[in-house]
Amino acid sequence: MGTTPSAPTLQDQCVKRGQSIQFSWRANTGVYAKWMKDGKTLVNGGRISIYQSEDYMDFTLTIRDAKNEDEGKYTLELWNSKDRASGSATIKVLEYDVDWRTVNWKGNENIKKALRELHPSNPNVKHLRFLLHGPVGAGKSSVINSINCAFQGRINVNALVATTAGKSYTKVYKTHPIKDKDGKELPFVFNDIMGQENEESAGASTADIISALNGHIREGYTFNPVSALSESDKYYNISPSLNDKIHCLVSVIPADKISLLDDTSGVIVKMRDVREAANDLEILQVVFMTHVDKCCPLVKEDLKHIYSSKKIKQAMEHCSIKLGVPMNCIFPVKNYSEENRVNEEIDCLILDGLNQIVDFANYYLGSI
Ligand SMILES: Nc1nc2c(ncn2[C@@H]2O[C@H](COP(=O)(O)OP(=O)(O)OP(=O)(O)O)[C@@H](O)[C@H]2O)c(=O)[nH]1
Ligand SMILES: [Mg+2]
Repeated sequence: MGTTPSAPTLQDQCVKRGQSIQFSWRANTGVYAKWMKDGKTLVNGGRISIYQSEDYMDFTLTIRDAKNEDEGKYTLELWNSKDRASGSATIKVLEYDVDWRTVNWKGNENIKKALRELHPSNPNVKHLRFLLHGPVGAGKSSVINSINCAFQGRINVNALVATTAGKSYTKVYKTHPIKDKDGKELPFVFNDIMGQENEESAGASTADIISALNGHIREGYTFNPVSALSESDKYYNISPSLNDKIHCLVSVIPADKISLLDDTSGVIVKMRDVREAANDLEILQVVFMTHVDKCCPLVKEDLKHIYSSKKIKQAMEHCSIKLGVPMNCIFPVKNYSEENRVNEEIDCLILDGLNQIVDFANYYLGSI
């Protein structure tokens, strides 16, 4: 035991409940060792096994059947007559022990039936109208496509959706009906717009989005990031009816990017400005949080982990704080992107969110 021990390097780990956690280290010299969790010494027994080789150089800590209580900072402390050294790493458990929101994974047909039979609560309105806004590439157009896929029971050739990242793929203001399997239109429509960008003179302008909320933009208008639609333009509808106005604003945010968008970023500021305008107009606001499969490996593996995943809840909390939308108005969804067949779980999250926003919008219409 004559050499100074070098500091152990341990890797941070994210584990699923029930998995085994293991840290190993081979020292450069014979040393004494102890393992600690959050400053407390660990001992052999129960789910914990501590191994040390006869030459005092190999050390392994194993914890079987990971539980939430195993989260924390683990340290391996080494010492000999020459010196001491230590190294640490953290363990994160990816899931809660119980789902914090419930979903009826077998409820798709009932939701579709209820939505087919829905009547707007105001006789002057033919369709409930939703406006989608959010950053470029967030998945706005994909939300419309996914809802259509869920009703039609097949994947559509997706002309609406971007195939390359960068500038907004959607440039023209358009109303998209949702069609049932037999081609019949459902009683709600989605207005898709150009994505928002951080730079002042790029992406859909806040003024244009507010005009859309008020029903002032006609079909076919091409967004111009540097000049908002003016009243004299042929695409400006001076006297919109209640049917032309937006009944619910849907912010679309990618779950895997929300933590990167800081409070002062152009997109967040623009989205908050639109939200404030919607508030003044008493238009309801909800969030569809997309790309959940890119945010959490557990969810990528199985969408049914959506409400036990800590990463998803954290991303939803970020959305809530950054956009000022309460948690119960945020719906995590996975859009159809690479799939070539419809999938019950993808449909389920989309339909669950749709059902609730249709309910909100219809209640709003009944109250004005
Ligand atoms: N993995 C995954 N990919 C998604 C999801 N939603 C959208 N995408 C992909 O993200 C890319 C952008 O999607 P779009 O729907 O075009 O996004 P957008 O918000 O309409 O974008 P712009 O019109 O350009 O502003 C496409 O390649 C989609 O297939 C999702 O939930 N998961
Ligand atoms: Mg688009």
